[in-house]
Amino acid sequence: MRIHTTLRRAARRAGRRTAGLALTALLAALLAALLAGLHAGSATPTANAAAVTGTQTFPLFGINSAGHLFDYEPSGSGGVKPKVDMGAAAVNVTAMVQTDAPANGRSVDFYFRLNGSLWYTADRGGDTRLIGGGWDIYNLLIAPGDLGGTAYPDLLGRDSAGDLYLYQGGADGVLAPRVKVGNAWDTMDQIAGKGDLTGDGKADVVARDSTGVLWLYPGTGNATAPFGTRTRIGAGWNIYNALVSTGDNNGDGKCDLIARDTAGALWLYKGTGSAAAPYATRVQIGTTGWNGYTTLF
Ligand SMILES: [Ca+2]
Ligand SMILES: [Ca+2]
Ligand SMILES: [Ca+2]
Repeated sequence: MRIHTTLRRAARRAGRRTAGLALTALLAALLAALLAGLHAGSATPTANAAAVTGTQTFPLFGINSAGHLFDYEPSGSGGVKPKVDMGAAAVNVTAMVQTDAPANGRSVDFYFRLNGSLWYTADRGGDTRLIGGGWDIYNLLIAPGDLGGTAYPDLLGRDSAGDLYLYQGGADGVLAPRVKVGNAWDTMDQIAGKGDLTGDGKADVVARDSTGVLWLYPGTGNATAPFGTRTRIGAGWNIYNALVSTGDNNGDGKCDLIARDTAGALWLYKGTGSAAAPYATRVQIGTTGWNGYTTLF
C-alpha cells in the first residue's frame, strides 16, 4: 500500500513536470499496471546473483497491439516459463527496454518512451523518474549492457539519419549526455545485445543488415568508441522478423540471442563465447503465437 501511494505521487509529480494532465493519466495507468504485475507475484527478478560480473539473465517481455505487457520469466535452461499478463502497462508506450541499472545482478528496470519523453522505472515500479524529452528522434533504443564509461549499463539510440548515440547509465538510472558512437546504422534493421557474447567480459552487439547478414560488433569497453571492427556471423538471418537478446538464457554466463520467425515461432541461439562462431545451432523455445507481439524485449 505504501509503495502504491508513493507511485501515485511520483506519477503526479512527473506529470506536473512535463505535459500535464494527459501525461499524468498515462503514466499513472502505466505504473498502476506495472505495480499490479508486481503484486501478482509475477515480477520477482530472476537474474542469478553470480552474474554480477558476467552476463545477466533477464526475463523476456512482449507488448501486443493493445499495449498489454507480458512477462516470460526464464526457465533456466534456455526457454521461458508461461506468460504472465501484466495488464495494459504499455499503452501509448512507443519504446521499452529493460536494464539492470545498479548492476547488482538482480534488478529488472525499464526505460520507456511515452509522449516523446523517456522515463526510467526501477524494478517495475519501485522508483520512477523522468529522464528527459525529445526522445522521439530515435527509431531504435536498446540497452545492451555496460559498453564502458560508467560501471553501469548504458543505452543506445539510433536516429533517422542512422547515427548511433551512447548514453552512459548511472546506478539510479540517470543517463549522462549522449556521445555519437557510429553512423550508417540505418543499414541495419535489427540490433540486439545484452552482455558479453565473445568471452572477454565486454558487452557486444549484433546487427542484421537489409540483405539478411548478421554482424558482430565486439565491445571495446571504451564508451566513446564502444565497438571494434565488425565481423560477419553469417547470412540468412532475414527468415526472422525479430532479434532480441535478454542476456544469458541458459545460465552459462554467455549472452544468447532470441529470434522470431515469420510463422511466429521462437528460437534460441546459445552464445558460445567465441567471436569467430558466436552461436551454437538454434533450438526452438516457442512454437506459435509469438507474432502477436509488436515488440519483444
Ligand atoms: Ca557504462
Ligand atoms: Ca565481448
Ligand atoms: Ca548463455
